[in-house]
Amino acid sequence: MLRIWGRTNSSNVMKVLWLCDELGLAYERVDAGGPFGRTRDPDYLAMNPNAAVPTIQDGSFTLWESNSILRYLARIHAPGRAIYPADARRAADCERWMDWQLASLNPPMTTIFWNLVRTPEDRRDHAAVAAARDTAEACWAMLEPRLARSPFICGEGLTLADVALGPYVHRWFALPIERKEMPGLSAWYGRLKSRLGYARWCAVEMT
Ligand SMILES: N[C@@H](CCC(=O)N[C@@H](CS)C(=O)NCC(=O)O)C(=O)O
Repeated sequence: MLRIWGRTNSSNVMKVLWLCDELGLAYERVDAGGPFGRTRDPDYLAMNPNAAVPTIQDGSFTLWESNSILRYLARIHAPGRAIYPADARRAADCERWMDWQLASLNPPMTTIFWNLVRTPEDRRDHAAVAAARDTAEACWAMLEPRLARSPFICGEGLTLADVALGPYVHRWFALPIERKEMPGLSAWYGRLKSRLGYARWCAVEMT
């Protein structure tokens, strides 16, 4: 059976768990990372030298990097389905937002989240939060025109682009920060929340 290593309050683990629900996949999950430790144990490092979560084991195959895991699971369990389109240009459109999530959106969102959720109040870096908020807002604004004209990032249906970005839009709306009105983004967030897997794994209390 598919095994997923990772604590459920990790955004990168959330994506994988949500996708499993979307695809109806059975799996076994093992807590690792953060307070659960394990990631620096030699057997874990042999699977994932980054000492990070998530990691999956599918039979004899081991994989880390959350967005690569999403692509792998969709290829194996939903070949040709709209969630990860077969058409090269549609696939590239979807993958570009996944890459952008890791490269552009993740750094400012991490700064805001870690300061406001995982750092004691007297040790928060408010200047860093303010700068990161501006950067993150500019990122979300790039998605707004798309979401104003279509229900999901790549068009009419949910794709891996939505799955990769989903955990972060919840944080964007749940964190105690100022936010510019973005009706397309809010409507998309509402649509994601109506999906059981998203509500179960991603739209949860931030810890
Ligand atoms: N680019 C990696 C990042 C993995 C990562 O940094 N995961 C965080 C949790 S979101 C982690 O493992 N932190 C250390 C820990 O939980 O012990 C991915 O997308 O999988």
